[in-house]
Amino acid sequence: MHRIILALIILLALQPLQAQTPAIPRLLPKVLNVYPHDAAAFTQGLLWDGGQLYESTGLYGESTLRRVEIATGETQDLLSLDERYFAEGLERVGDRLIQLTWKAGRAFVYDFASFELIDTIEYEGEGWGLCYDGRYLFMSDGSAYLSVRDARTFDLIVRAAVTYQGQLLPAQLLNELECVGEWIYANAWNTDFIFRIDKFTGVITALVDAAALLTDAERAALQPGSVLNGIAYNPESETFFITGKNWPKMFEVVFTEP
Ligand SMILES: [Ca+2]
Repeated sequence: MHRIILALIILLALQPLQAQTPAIPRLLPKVLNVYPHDAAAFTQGLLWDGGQLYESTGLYGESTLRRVEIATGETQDLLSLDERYFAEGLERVGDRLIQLTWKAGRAFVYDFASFELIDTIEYEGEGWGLCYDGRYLFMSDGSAYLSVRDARTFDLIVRAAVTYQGQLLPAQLLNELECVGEWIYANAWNTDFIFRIDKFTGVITALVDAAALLTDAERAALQPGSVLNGIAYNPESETFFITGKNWPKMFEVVFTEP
């Protein structure tokens, strides 16, 4: 009798916990358009603005900032970084572009129109992805945490954990970011997944499985390390642009339930 009551108490206690951890929906990208992408671009940051894509590409000696025509994939404006820097995430704040670097602890601030360097920012730790929700900057750094930063001063406000079904993520997953309303979309490094994260709680609320974007033949032709990375949102069409490091294609998609 005791044991039955005990089991009932445990069941009742677990019920609210189970209710709090529903199955995480798996979404698929529905491809609307396919555009060319520079297969020499080791994509580390991507954003859409005013009908054009802005791209930050990495690697030492090859890092760039680019303005790219979507339809042709052609680079219209290009700035090469000093070979000491490995460029990472990219975001626009007002009339400025902010470009992170991987391990140099330094971000570059450019005039949005001219790409003229107007400031540098020092920060602690690594720089991976960056997005701006109109109020705050969100930054990934190779950990399971996102840093929330003041968009004007870049000062760290809070560093918050990202969780998947109550568990902290492994390190080195959260990569390129995109702020869309209440969500932050994050490429999961070295995987074909994109996390949809609740920006207020750090909880992953959906998993986008982008494995089918490239054919097996296209995938086989890529160099090692050429993984999904690069996600940009166009609020006018409510579509996403998605690519990868050295991918030959840029996909315009919406995320749908299978
Ligand atoms: Ca982005």
